[in-house]
Amino acid sequence: MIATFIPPDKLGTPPMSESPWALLPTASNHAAALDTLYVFITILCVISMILIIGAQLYFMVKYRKRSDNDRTNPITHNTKLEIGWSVIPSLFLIVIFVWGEVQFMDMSSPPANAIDVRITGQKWQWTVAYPQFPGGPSLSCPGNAADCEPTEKTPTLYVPLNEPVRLTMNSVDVIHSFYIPAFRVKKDVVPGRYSNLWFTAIEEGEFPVFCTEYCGDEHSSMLAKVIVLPKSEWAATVKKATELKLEEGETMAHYGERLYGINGCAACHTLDGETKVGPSFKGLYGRTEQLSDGSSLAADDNYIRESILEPNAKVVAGYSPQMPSFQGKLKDEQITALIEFIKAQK
Ligand code: HEC
Ligand SMILES: [Cu+2]
Repeated sequence: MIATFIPPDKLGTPPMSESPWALLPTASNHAAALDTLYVFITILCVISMILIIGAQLYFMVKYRKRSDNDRTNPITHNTKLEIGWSVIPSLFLIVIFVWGEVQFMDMSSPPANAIDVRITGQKWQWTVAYPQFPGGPSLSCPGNAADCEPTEKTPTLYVPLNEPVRLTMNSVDVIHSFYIPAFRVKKDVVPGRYSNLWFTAIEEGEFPVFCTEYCGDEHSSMLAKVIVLPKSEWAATVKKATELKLEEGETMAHYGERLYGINGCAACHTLDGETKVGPSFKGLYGRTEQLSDGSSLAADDNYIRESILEPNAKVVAGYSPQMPSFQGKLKDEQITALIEFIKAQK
């Protein structure tokens, strides 16, 4: 099993900033306040470093051993100095703690009128869903349209400018971490519980999202993006982006191919015979599959349907049961379209 690294531009994620030397954009309400705290701590560290290293160098010279029979009186302690070097840094630590705590409390308490968005982490894809706009996952191409390039199928979080947004996040497998550097927000996304993040975007544009908790082979390509839009365009854009249906004049197999891209099947199943995490779809339909329990069967419609809904019911010999279930995520018509698409991979 060889992990394939997909460079960020192939996944359609925007660059972090215009030049590698530029500072990050401060695109959320939290960003400037956090940067100030960060700069304060950095300056404090630099001053402490200069004082400590400076004193060391000075003492090295001043109190160096001058001759073989140097008889300087040993100094045991100096109460004033010791209290001073304990109390003064402690005061600074208390300032950092209180400042950080106030900032942390603010970042942990979303305003009541925040717009709710759900984020799901799954090896190795983020899924963005809006409770107020049920539909397909939110991707960067308009309407998940049939003519979208694969690079346009980046999971995309659309947020309105100057409106608070609360993310409720969970993972269906391992620990992931949702990180938007331009907003200075990051939170672990943990299986079996929900974690929250909130922010108000204050700058229009596209910003990258990373997974920052190592979650397996293709962790580095678990990317997404945030698009900040004027409030007036937001609802219509989200509605279009989550619309997922068989388009006029589209074949079932083509719809299936879109679903294969949109649902992240491509992360584990190739179409060219190469093995990734799961078996390739090439030549799958109709072939005799060896299962891990020693039995074998012909890969027909029912077997493929079951493989999608209950992947662990029958595990292909030589593979580990790593496939997530798509129960409740795909409608019947969509499973049929996927089967038609797999059938076409001769
Ligand atoms: C995280 C990786 C992963 C993802 C994502 C994934 N699968 Fe799988 N899939 C596997 C693995 C591993 C197996 C083999 C073990 C097993 O049978 O459960 C498998 C098996 C299958 C099989 C049976 C293959 C055979 O050769 O008999 C089908 C069909 C299938 N997957 C369809 C899908 C579809 C459709 C999607 C997307 C909607 C999908 N898978 C997404 C990992 C994945
Ligand atoms: Cu991850």
